[in-house]
Amino acid sequence: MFHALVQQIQQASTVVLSTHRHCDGDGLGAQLAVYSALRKLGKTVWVLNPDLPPKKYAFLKTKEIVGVSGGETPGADLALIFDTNDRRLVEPLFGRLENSVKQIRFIDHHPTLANGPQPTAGSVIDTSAASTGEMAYQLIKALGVELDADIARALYTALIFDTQMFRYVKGDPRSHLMAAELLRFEREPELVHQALFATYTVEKMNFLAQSLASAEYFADKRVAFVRVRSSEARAQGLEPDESADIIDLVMNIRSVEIGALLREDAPGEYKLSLRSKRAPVLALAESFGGGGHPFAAGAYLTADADTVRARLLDQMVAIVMRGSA
Ligand SMILES: [Mn+2]
Repeated sequence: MFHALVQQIQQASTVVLSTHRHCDGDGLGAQLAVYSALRKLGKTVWVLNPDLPPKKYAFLKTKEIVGVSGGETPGADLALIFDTNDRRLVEPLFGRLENSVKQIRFIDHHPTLANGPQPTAGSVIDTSAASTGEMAYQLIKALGVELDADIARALYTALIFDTQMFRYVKGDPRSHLMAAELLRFEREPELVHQALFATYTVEKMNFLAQSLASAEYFADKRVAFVRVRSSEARAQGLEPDESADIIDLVMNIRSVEIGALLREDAPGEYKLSLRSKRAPVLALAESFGGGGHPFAAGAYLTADADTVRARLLDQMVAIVMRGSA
């Protein structure tokens, strides 16, 4: 799978590594693992992201390693972009890389979009991977680089984050097998678990509680809808990505099959997050101009919230009704 890419990496002397905006533990872990691996091969490597990583990832030395795209991007032989194949989620950095880097490749486990930008030629997309970290692990093996404590911690973070502690492994043992090998080098896995999941403040817990109390349920509580405002989350000290926990909490309700979180970032500007247990919601996310995984997808949209809510509820109720018909 990585044969052509390994050759390109071997020939490159300078490499830029990036991931999607509002990065998560998977994209960040994958890029930091490959950063360490490429440095071991003697490459000059820049980690350059569209925005700053959330503070909770400081245990991965993000402050020392991750740069944020300003005006100029370094010239390089190759850019690898992890955990997305949608260039829109890497802008405006992506456009700058097109001007300064000879080749750009995506390494990702999301399906390519039915109606949207396609990945660059030569990109590696594997939708059977439970995390992009799993693909980074395979790439590092294919490059012949030995694992070490830094690589293992970054890969373990990616794996644990995207599988949510092995809840979502796509019915495949690969995540567990990979973890078993990583744990020969990662001697404090519980530190990683806590850094990823035990990060709440009292203020954040209270914000989540308020938001959950305002959730609406439809179609025999099979459909859930929650609306939050970024400004209110920020006032409680949350970073933008942290309100996404609400949708995962709602999906812990047994009766809920489809959930939507509509986060207002600015008047008329929204981030939509969709989750589903049975019927795919990727097409629904794409109909709002977004993308993602079959059962966890989202979109950034500019719209009137009440219109979006009505359209969403119609579609979500239709999806669960179709499933039970
Ligand atoms: Mn991922």
